[in-house]
Amino acid sequence: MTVLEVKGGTTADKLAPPPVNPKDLSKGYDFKAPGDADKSNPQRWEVSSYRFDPGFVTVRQGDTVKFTVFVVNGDEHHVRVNDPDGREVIAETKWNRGREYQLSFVAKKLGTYHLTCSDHAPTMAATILVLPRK
Ligand SMILES: [Cu+2]
Repeated sequence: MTVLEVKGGTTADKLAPPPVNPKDLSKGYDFKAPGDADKSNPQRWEVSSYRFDPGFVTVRQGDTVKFTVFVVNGDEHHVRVNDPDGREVIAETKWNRGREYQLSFVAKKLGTYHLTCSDHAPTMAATILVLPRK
């Protein structure tokens, strides 16, 4: 699994910046206005968002879920895993860019576990669907 930042940008002469600051729409969105995105090009503006890749994983009940996660983008992320009842199975921990982290828990309950970053939710989230063993 990887922590990625998807990024897009253009210049104000090609497309006007968004009328609403994307940061006001979601914590998962970022926006650099003309003048802030690139000091050498005052027309340039950029948007970005963080995500886990993949964002959806299916396992069987009772499986030990192990993730190795490499943080490609973002200096800091505060991540945790919650079970289908919202209880924390992995307590919040800080992840930094350029480091690899291991996560492991047993999927005891049926339903969806959520791996989320409190800094960049709801876009930086992964769903772990737990199906019956058979
Ligand atoms: Cu994050």
